Amino acid sequence: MRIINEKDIPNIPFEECPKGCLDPVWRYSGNPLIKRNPAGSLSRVFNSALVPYKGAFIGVFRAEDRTGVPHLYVGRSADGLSIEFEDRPIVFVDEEGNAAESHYQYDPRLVEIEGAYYVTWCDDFFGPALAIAKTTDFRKFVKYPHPFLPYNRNGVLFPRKIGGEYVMLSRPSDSGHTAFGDIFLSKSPDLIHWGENEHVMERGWEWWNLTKIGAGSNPIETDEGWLLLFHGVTNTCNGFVYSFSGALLDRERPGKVLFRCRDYLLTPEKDYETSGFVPNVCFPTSALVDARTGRMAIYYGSADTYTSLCFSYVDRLVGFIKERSR
Ligand code: BMA
Repeated sequence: MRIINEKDIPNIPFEECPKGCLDPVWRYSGNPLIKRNPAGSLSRVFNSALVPYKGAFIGVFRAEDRTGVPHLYVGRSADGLSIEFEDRPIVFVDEEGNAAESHYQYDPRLVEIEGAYYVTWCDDFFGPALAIAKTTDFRKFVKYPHPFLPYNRNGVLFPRKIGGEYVMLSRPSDSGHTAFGDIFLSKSPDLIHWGENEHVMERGWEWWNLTKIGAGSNPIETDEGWLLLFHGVTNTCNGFVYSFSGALLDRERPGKVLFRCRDYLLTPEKDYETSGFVPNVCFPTSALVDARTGRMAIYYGSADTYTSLCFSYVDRLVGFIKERSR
């Protein structure tokens, strides 16, 4: 199996699989990576995204201060483990440099396409809706017009144009704690005009993703297809439970699902996943891959309180998804 278009990240955060463990992914021994009240006025940092940057790492982090309102902060890290956050949230601007403010921003994803970095997140646009911004230096973030009408969440861009167009996964929703949801795909020549919509994946018959699903981390290209992590939600008498799994999408027609794992890869089991502001949440938003070794570091929000980390190898994960495919 070949990994395509990813970089060598010799300093990727990584731990080998514990002896005897047969699981497709394994948790970082230092979890949760970002604990409560990690810096200044920030109380909870979770559902966030990192990329390799100038030999180190940089990311866009969902952080809440004591108002409880989420905003996006830039964070820097030499090792992908210990993160320094900026004091103030990102101020997004429009093409003319005017502040393009919204009341809240959450659940960022981050990809590099042709040398620029693109953040997608859930923005307040008369309710939750997707937003996109471009940066080249992580200082100036230029916001595009909202790609879709509200309500929508979980916008994940593919890290290259496919068939000459930008491609984004999304999850149309409602204005609250949506009790439904499938993954759709849209295309754009310029990140402004979106269309050619396709339905990609519906919520599952497997009980862990019976209620809704949403695209998770940046897709990883392999010669077997795009490796996509997605979260899946079940409803219980005590509320939603968020687990995650993986699928392989066709490389040139990413609306086509080649394999979809019927088992979850990770489900809330540890205290920092089962207990917190929102109990029982494992929510993947970012995956780093070292092209040379296939090592993977997956960042996931746990219990809407912490940022956690788990690991795998791309070929091990792809093998598991294929073996346990529906
Ligand atoms: C979703 C989003 C996520 C959150 C999850 C669990 O709807 O709001 O940010 O992690 O619910 O509360």
